[in-house]
Amino acid sequence: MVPLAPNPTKVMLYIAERRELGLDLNIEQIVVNTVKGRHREPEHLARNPFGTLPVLELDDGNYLVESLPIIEYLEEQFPEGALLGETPEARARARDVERIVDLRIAGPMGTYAHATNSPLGIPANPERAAEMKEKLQVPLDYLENLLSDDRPLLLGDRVSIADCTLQASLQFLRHVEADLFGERPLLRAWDARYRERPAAKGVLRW
Ligand SMILES: N[C@@H](CCC(=O)N[C@@H](CS)C(=O)NCC(=O)O)C(=O)O
Repeated sequence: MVPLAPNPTKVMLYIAERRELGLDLNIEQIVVNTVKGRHREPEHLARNPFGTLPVLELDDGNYLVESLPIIEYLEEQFPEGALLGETPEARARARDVERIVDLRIAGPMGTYAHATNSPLGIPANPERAAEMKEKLQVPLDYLENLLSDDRPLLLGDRVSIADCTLQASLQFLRHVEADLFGERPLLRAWDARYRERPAAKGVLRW
């Protein structure tokens, strides 16, 4: 795990949300500081040859190295009170929105952050940043539209993995002092509301 990086943060938010719902997953968290390059050291590469975070060590000593399968594994291992929902439709919908957020929003937001004010020291690239901003408009409109029926969270009343994924990316943007929401009051209200949640308060630092 690492406190700022979006993919570890989304798993940490998920774990915190499950705790708020009464399930303490009791997972020991080990910080691997990507800003200091610790993820490229042999100790971490032994866990994950791709050098990315997060990583979950299973009881059999194997590792999961992708954030969404880590969350889905925890959902299946501890199904009572799982976030994904009760019916195949609810679960599919939650996965659908999460994928839209991760692939169409979190990806471009991360690239934008690194192209403007990278915490990893990547040189600024205004052209790339403008390209990412443009790419974000349709998916951000999609979320704004989703929230137009007054639902408090992205999938309705119940917190979802999509909420965790979006908020993890927004923390990264806040850290680099960027704001890409534009004129989208419902998304801004969702952001303020989500950050008031006890899980968010316990995990988010920016
Ligand atoms: N698809 C992977 C992506 C993981 C990823 O790229 N993590 C970032 C932190 S948010 C990372 O480790 N970056 C360091 C690097 O790629 O060198 C997941 O969802 O877990």
